[in-house]
Amino acid sequence: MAKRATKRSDSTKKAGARAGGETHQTAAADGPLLTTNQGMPVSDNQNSLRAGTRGPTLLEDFVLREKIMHFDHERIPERIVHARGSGAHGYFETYESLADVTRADFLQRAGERTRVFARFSTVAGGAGSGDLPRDVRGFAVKFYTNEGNFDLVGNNIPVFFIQDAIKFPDLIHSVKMEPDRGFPQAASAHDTFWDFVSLMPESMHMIMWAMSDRAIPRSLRMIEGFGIHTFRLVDADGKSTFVKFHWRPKLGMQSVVWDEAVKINGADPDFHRRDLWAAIDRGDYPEWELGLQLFTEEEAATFPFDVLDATKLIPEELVPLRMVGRMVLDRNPDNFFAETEQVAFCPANIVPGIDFSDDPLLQGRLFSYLDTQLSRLGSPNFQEIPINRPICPMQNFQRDGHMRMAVPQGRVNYEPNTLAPDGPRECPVRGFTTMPRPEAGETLRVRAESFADHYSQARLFFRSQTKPEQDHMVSALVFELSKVETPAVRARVVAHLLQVEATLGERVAAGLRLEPLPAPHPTEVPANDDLEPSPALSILAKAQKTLQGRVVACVVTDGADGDLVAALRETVEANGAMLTLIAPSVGGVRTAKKRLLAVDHQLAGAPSVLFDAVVLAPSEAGAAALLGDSAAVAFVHDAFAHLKVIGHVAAAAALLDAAGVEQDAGIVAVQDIGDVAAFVEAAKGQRIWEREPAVRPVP
Ligand code: HDE
Repeated sequence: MAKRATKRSDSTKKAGARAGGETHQTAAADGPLLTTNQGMPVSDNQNSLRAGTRGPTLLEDFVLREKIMHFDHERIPERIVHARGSGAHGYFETYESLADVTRADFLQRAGERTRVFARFSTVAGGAGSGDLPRDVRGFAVKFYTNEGNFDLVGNNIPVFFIQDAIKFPDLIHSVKMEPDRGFPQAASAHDTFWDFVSLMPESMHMIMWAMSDRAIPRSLRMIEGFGIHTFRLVDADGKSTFVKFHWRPKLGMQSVVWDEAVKINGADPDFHRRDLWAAIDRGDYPEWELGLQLFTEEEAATFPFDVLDATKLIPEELVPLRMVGRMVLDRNPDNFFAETEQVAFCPANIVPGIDFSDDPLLQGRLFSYLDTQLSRLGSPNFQEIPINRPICPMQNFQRDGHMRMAVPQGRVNYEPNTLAPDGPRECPVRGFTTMPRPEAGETLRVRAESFADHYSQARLFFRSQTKPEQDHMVSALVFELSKVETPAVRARVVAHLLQVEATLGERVAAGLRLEPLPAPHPTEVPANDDLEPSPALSILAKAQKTLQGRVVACVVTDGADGDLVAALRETVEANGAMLTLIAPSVGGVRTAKKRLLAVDHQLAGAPSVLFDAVVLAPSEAGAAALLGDSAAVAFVHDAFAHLKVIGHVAAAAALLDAAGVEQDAGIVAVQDIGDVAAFVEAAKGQRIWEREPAVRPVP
């Protein structure tokens, strides 16, 4: 018997060596052992247990069964909205004490740092969808304060589609894939979304934002964030001040153009996720300032809109921002699933000194997020997962349940008690108290009259945009409605647009060839015509002239001028940007001086949509070869069509011609090192907007 067993184990070893080959990596004498989940050392991670070398696998193989069972259950339900997201750790640092408006402990002392975890997301697509659909971006921040976790669960747009939480399931059903066919994925350009929207005039303001360039950001590091709802800050004396939260990116805001977004989704569906990860990885930490709009209840009563209506914003000209601190994201997650996927945000997570308002959208959210964690994370103990755990003591008499991690001590699991005199107790002084507010009135299902103006702020937004931005909104609406197959839906949306702004409705109708023009949608509250534009609502009006955090691509071939490339790198990096080299082959090129120059990408896999500005620096022979490569011609053509600054050596002239490039302020000759500065200066302007009418017609 013993003899037979020995023989079999020998033959298994031999067969394994043959089948597993180099995959058999065994532990060093004192090296870490691979184990089962029970901690038992594993002898062979390549072969399951079978009867004979070619026989059936045995049910007895508990190592195999444990491994496969765990794998089978690796996925948890994705978020019903905001499924696609990217997260990072960091800190929030106060500029000053906010004791004048709030007792929140983490806002009392200037210079105090509080740990945070932020997650950015798209809304409509599944977890595996591309990063650049036209969509709202989630901007959620968990502050791990000494008095519990405070979650600021916002978006990159300061208003929302609906006024009442009861419409949220309808809104989301309409925008997600249509239920019979399972498409389109991550796109609002389809019938059900626009059908719903056309019947919800309250969504018109948000529609303006969603059709603007805010919905196609260049980078998650370049988006603003907003808490949207009116919240309250409460000071030590119980005095309440209304507040709106704003995040402002240090790199400034920047967006891509729509054709670029479409192509980025194909070329690199992880464009935003990769960009955020890479920036943090190289120590170029993204940063935002936190600004507060603070106002009293009396002031709110004088505004021409209701501050409890989430489809309205407060123009900064009316209530300026007080900048109170900054958030720096300085560490990538160690594990995407454990942190970014399992993080559970909840607008109800507030701390003493912060309180809610009666915004009916916010009130609904206070229920939804806690509830959704039960189905997503599967247990009422999800707050014990490391990424969700408060850093301050968490102690109460809640007990047991699925996947309980904590091991409570002692016999007392109730309160009041006398048996554990040192146990946790409530505290009316240090504990959270809800701001006492008088509430009276009949119980009704109604919408307040003060919520009835659906068009004024939509008009304000449109009028506050620069010419290129207005053009993009028109094009976006024409694009989306052209994908809508039901003509009546198109016409109904245009009827609303005519209420927002006659020229907007007329231009979109022209783009759709919608004849005759529908009558403006009837409304009891027409848009206010006496509106001062708010430049703060435009991206371009407050664009920064900078290359900071951006990427310049340089196309090189064998025989390229290595000194020019080196000078370009130096100047680009001195401006806080990165230089990426692209060549016909990823193995690099030999420069004119026959030096091997390492490159980052193969040309066919690195279209210009992935970069902010480009330089064409091939040799004469290299340029001639590129003329026969459609990827090279498309690279240049797209850079031009996407309004990018293009630097080029003389040898690239024929390539520019083949790509249809016309001379303008963004086409910069970079003949020698002395020209590099002029190229970088032009690239700091990010895009050549004057070029757009020549490359993209708009109605
Ligand atoms: Fe959310 N939302 N939401 N939402 N939301 C969720 O919670 C919900 C709304 C926002 O990175 C869900 O954990 C309702 C506004 C972000 O994990 C869910 C209503 C704003 C995230 C939910 C809204 C947001 C979510 C899905 C209407 C901007 C992602 C998974 C009353 C202020 C957070 C989850 C993350 C996620 C419900 C409207 C922002 C289902 C009912 C307005 C950034 O609970």
